Amino acid sequence: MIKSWLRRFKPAYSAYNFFQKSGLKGLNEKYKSVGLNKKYYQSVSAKDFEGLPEKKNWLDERNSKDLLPGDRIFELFSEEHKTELLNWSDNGYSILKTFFSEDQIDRVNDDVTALVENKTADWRYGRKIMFAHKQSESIKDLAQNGPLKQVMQMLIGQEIQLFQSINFLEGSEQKTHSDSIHMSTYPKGNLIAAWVALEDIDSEQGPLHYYPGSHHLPYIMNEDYSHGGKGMLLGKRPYDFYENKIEAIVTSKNLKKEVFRAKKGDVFIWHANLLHGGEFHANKDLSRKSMVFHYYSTEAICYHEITQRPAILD
Ligand SMILES: O=C(O)CCC(=O)C(=O)O
Repeated sequence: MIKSWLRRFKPAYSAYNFFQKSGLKGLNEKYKSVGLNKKYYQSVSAKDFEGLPEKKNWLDERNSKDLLPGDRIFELFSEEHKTELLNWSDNGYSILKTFFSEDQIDRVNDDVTALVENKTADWRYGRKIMFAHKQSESIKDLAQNGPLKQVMQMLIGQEIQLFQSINFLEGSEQKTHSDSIHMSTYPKGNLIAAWVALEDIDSEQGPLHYYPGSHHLPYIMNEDYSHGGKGMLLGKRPYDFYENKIEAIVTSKNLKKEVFRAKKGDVFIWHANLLHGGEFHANKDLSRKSMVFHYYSTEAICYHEITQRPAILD
């Protein structure tokens, strides 16, 4: 009881954050540069940035079809991948088939199996193995050292830094959401994510779903739904209310859902505001091995709208 109340009490987070100075380094300066009188440990939400200019990333400002041709990184891709990347601004995602080789993915799967077997996997929220890139060279390598990060940097038009990796052995079954409610930025749109198929994933295995073009919709932040928080206290179950809000938007706008039936090594990259989630994992005899990388741009102010906390970065 006290524990769940404390989890909602914003000053408790501030006290914790006070001792996280290195993970929040540079935040005071970032606040100052946009004219906010705020300290690195304090609670923060989209409301704090109301009225400040929202600078858009290059492929939000203008279309990838016009801007990408001629780009050094873009020109390295196959014609099939180029077509996907050209549609980034319109769709809010790109599907890069067989982006990673069989060998690269096998190394990741071996590492994840070892983490699970030797009980060092950082399981959280039921189904998620968090931050495996800190324990596995092969995962770190895919996320940070190769072409994936380069293509993500090209799409967002800025330097990025890995915030987290998540590994799944089964479907997330996560309801439709935009990552910007969890990993929020000022200016908006400074998060980018990649989903990697670690095996073939078909409709019975809880595949990823998404709504093409939904990144063009307004970002839904705490003030846009009844989150139930007041003053020093966060709401009791704000995320349930958020999910209901998104469901209502999907219905009222008659958005068309697509399901990603992936092959091992395929990569799905998505925009900070693309609506997506995980389908029901109907056949539990089959696994759904996948991996997600979330990156923040290094220049942006990064925080978590739902819990109104600054993001602690490595
Ligand atoms: O893998 C999935 O089913 C969903 C993952 C997701 O929504 C996310 O990581 O943001």
